[in-house]
Amino acid sequence: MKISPYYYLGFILLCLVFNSCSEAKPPVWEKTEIASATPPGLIPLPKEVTWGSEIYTLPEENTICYDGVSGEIAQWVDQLLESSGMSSVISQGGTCGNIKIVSDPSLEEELGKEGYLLDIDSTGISITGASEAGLFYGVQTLRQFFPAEIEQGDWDGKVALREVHIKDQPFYSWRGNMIDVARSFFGVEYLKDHIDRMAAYKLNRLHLHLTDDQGWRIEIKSKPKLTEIGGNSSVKNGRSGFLTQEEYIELQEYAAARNIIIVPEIDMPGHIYAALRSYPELNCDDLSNLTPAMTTFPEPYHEYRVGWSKFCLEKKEVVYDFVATVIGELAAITKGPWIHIGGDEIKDPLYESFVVKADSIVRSLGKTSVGWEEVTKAKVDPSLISQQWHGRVEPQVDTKIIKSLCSHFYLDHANVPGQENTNNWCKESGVSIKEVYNFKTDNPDVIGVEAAVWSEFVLSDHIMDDRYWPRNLAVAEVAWTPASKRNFSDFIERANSHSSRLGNMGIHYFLTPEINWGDQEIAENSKTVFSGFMPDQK
Ligand code: TNX
Repeated sequence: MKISPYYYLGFILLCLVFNSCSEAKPPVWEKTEIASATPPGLIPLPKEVTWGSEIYTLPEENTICYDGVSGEIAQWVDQLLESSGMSSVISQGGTCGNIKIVSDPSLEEELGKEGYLLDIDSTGISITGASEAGLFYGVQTLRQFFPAEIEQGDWDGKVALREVHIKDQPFYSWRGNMIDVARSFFGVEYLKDHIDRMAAYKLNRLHLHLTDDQGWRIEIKSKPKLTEIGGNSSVKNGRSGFLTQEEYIELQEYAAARNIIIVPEIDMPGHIYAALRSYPELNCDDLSNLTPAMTTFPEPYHEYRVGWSKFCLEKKEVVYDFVATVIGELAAITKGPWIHIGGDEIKDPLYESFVVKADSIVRSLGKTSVGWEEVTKAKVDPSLISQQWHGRVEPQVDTKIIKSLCSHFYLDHANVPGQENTNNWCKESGVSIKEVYNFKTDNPDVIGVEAAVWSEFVLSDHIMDDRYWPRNLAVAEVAWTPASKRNFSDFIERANSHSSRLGNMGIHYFLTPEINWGDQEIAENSKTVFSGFMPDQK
């Protein structure tokens, strides 16, 4: 509907005369406009939010201006507007339009690299950040002001935004998810969808558990049998396959554009049967490293038992040569600074010396190791990051810590007691969204949290969605918002308003009883406003 400009002029004059603008709304709102101008429930909760009472309605044609390093960010905003049925012109510097993207490096001192300011008022929108990461998160917050239908490009109404001032910054630098692609394979397409969803909620580390007894999922060109043989198997009824190096590189670029770093894991010296089948010389000659033998060597392994396979650690030269080759190739194609060396669930008199060696190989390649907490039984370098999953190991060395405690973050456990096809060894009743949300720690060495989904029973994309969502909303808030500012019932209120967004993003979430899902339908395709989007490099 078109309204004459004189109408608005009159309205503004009336406001001025009666000084009553703060409560005023234009008298002829379209239903959809009003709906979208209520303050959105933001997840994760920003550090400081000050709501105003004005409404800013985006015009059909917009001008986005940017300065400094923010050219790519202007393109994300452009994409957001385009998916909402609006157009925009991007201009560098010069006269500014209704949308301003400002990079201000001096803000880093106050808000860090990932912090940002988002302002919406009657003149338009401005996002300020010290770096691209912060500006990117400003865009993700802005996205939550838009109707959920834009995710599918199904919006032809206006977009009206509530006046706000937001100053935001994450509590933890490590805001992670782990996907076990080894037991059952998840390929580039699903991983990209997952990356899109993580980015929407400001999660920034995707740890890929690439190898285990049931399968090997990353191409190593100088050890081709790892994928020829090891890539061909999976857990019972799971998917096999592997990422080529090209796919792995592409995935990292896709993730990096969304401020997400991929953390690749080669699980060693245990959980290694897929490699042992591919290169039998890594076994002891009597196969005593496979105890108790869970399958007839070299048949593949499809079952669920853990802790029965390991390298023949006495064969130092063969094993270390293999490790150096694999980690060397992996490090060369890994963009991020971390390589995860696994290290869980295995006993061997040579375990500690193996871990020290594996860590030193990683460091010699200019990377930093992450390991499951057992690795801190060894005197590893203090630069290693320990990923705690039960918190019972007494470390030999003080290191930084990622909390992945199974009682709060193992999302392969049930959403509600008795959910089918879930693990329950850590908590019989499962891990509810409330248990995820209520995690807190005072340990100053903790750099963040990471939720994990092991895929023994996660055999399809829809099941992976069901395990991650909506609990990943709680993970995101635990990772971003300090415990002192978190409140479960307030979170659930906000999560209610995200149900339609999750549905529009095509996420096959679990119908958590705590959340009011309404009659929300799940979109058939998993595309979102930013699916597949890559800004041109500026
Ligand atoms: C333990 S926790 C494992 C995985 C299993 C998972 C099942 C950890 C470091 N290892 O190998 O898949 O339990 O919940």
